[in-house]
Amino acid sequence: MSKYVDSILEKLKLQNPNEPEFIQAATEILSSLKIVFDKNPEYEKASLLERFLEPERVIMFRIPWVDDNGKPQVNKGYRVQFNSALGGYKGGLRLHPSVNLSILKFLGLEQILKNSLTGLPIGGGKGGSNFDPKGKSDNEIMRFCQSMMTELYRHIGADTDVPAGDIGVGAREIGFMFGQYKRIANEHVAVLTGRGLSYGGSLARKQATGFGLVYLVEEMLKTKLNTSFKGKNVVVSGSGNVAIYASEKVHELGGNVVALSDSSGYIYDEKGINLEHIKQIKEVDRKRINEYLKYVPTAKFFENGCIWTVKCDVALPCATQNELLIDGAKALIANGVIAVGEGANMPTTLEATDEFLAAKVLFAPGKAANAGGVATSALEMAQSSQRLFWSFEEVDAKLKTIMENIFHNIDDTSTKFGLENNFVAGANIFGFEKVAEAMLAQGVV
Ligand code: NDP
Ligand code: 2IT
Repeated sequence: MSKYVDSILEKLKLQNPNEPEFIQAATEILSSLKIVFDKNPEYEKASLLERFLEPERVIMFRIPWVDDNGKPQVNKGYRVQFNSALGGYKGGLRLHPSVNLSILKFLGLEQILKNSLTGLPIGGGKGGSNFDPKGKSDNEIMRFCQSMMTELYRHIGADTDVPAGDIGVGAREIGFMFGQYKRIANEHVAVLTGRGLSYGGSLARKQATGFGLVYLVEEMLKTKLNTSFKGKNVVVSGSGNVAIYASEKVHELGGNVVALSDSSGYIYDEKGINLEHIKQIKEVDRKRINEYLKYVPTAKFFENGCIWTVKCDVALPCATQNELLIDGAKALIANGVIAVGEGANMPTTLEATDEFLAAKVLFAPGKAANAGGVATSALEMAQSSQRLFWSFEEVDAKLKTIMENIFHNIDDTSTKFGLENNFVAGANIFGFEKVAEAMLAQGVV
């Protein structure tokens, strides 16, 4: 095993002592890459890992805004421009009270490899704020987004860095941010993706992460077990953008989503969750998940339970990092789960991931399984550049092909390196090799 990789990880821990999520993501990636560094001594000579693990640039700034009572408020703003070897920085903005530099560096690091896996020319970045959108009025959200963009606009650009949505950032927030960018920069360009359809957005971007997740897992089920979603019971955590459209595609393919959650608890509906009610509650009313019981009184709400104790064939964690712990993994395995697909970024802890791999549960890691969102963002940029937009069916077909290709690339890579069915390793290695090649070609920068 590569001593170089081990020594870099030790150094990383010493140099970033307060960044547990960043260290967690790096630990997983580096454990997959040892084999690559053993085979490519020129990578070590070029200090490639040291450079790969240090963001090219981190911007931190103040976001002052005025609440509805006239009181000034201040939040922290960040943009991590991690790696531009493959293209301009690309990655979402997250608005959640938990946001800090560690979380954004882990997300940025994952994004580099994810974006590489898409096969499209996009580098890796991530940003956000510790602003909590919950309970804020539309006007407060607008003032916050405008203030955030008033600083961010000078660091981003259609060929430099193109942010998009993530937790807490959907169509409403992208609209407010785009409006402010356009006003300051005086240019109507693809500086954000996930834009509304009336001002440069792409059809199917809203659905893309969830649909893409299900396309990839369907391909994995077909290739490895000669089966499909049809007739399967599925548990999906979260009830935001990714969870809703993953569930919609599962239903379309004949599966049955029986549980969904938010940070207040989870709902269980053995007849299959009615997604029209969920869309009303989450996308329109912005309410809590137990509202579902008002529409479907036979459903159950669990405030303090663990959603992973619900029996299912396929589990799709689509909420947030570290939401699927070892006990959840054990419960899923005991209940006969056959596949796990990560819609969220790093939802499964390192221990839980090892548990799934040891139990031979098919495990599709987030950087591969949720790449459909950013891939479709890149398709949005392509459409904007040519000032011509494709139909829903065209974008959806491209998305499906991209996800199927990602699955086969990570599957073939894991086999090539003697790690058959370890798609964590397959994704890390396949994603990294392209970035490494581009970094080597571009010299010491
Ligand atoms: P949304 O804001 O639309 O939804 C997030 C969901 O997760 C909500 O149900 C939320 O519940 C729940 N959640 C968030 N944080 C926590 C927490 N700390 N504890 C418990 N539940 C939580 O976000 P998205 O659906 O866009 O994102 C979900 C995941 O998918 C994230 O990991 C994101 O990084 C990843 N992702 C998103 C992509 C996209 O295109 N949007 C692309 C690729 C990955 P509540 O409302 O109660 O907070
Ligand atoms: O984690 C992710 O890939 C996203 N939040 C989507 C990023 C994007 O640029 O579309």
